[in-house]
Amino acid sequence: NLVHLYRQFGVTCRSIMAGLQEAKKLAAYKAVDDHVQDNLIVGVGSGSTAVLAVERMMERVRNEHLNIKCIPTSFQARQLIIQSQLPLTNLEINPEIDVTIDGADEVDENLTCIKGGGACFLQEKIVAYNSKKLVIIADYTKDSVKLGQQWKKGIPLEVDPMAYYTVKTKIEKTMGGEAELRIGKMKAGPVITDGGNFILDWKDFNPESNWEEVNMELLKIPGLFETGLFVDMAVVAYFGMSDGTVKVRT
Ligand code: ABF
Repeated sequence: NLVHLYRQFGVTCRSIMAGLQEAKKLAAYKAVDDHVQDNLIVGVGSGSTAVLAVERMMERVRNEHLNIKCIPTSFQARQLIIQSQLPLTNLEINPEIDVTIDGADEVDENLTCIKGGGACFLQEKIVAYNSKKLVIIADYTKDSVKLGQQWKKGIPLEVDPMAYYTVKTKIEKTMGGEAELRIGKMKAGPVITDGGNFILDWKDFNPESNWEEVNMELLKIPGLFETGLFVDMAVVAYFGMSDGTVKVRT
């Protein structure tokens, strides 16, 4: 009957979510164990998978007395570093980051990532760019061949609020697809980034695009500050799989 079906559906959803959480944890823990050593400057990502990486770093600092300093990729990541009592630093004091561990919304066969579902990609890209290596951590739902296969919310673009409409129309006219202004979950208006900007999510892009060229094309548009396309930045990606293993792609 309907009640039983509804209950069964709920159980299935919860077990899938529990599986995803466990998959994220496997990827995060293995990435931290493989790449975070003593006396390193570590970029700390944003999002739920990065939270698990911080959890593992905390454990290892406590058990192994690791001496690391952390640089945040968002206000949220900064709060997490402070709450985790991990040493906090910044790019003025430590402009060379040894390793950044961060999540992603989707990773293609060439390790090109869509990032920014969480609206933090401007700082994430600054920190990733200034890192000797970017380690991506994610569950198996982010592991793709072509961008857009699994992530359907588009490529995030950080834009100046006064220019969001001109940037939107320029992209739709010259590059196709639809660039949608990101509205908050409470429908109270546009999402505002840590930098005080708006976000356009560019959907229905051509999955066969040359992402290096697309990224350069987008960044030419005045008022568009940064894209959620991370091209040739990640050196390795760790995917937690549903069978309890971790798939590592380089
Ligand atoms: C950050 O966290 C963002 O670049 C990305 O959109 C998001 C992924 O979140 P989660 O790890 O919760 O899937 O990396």
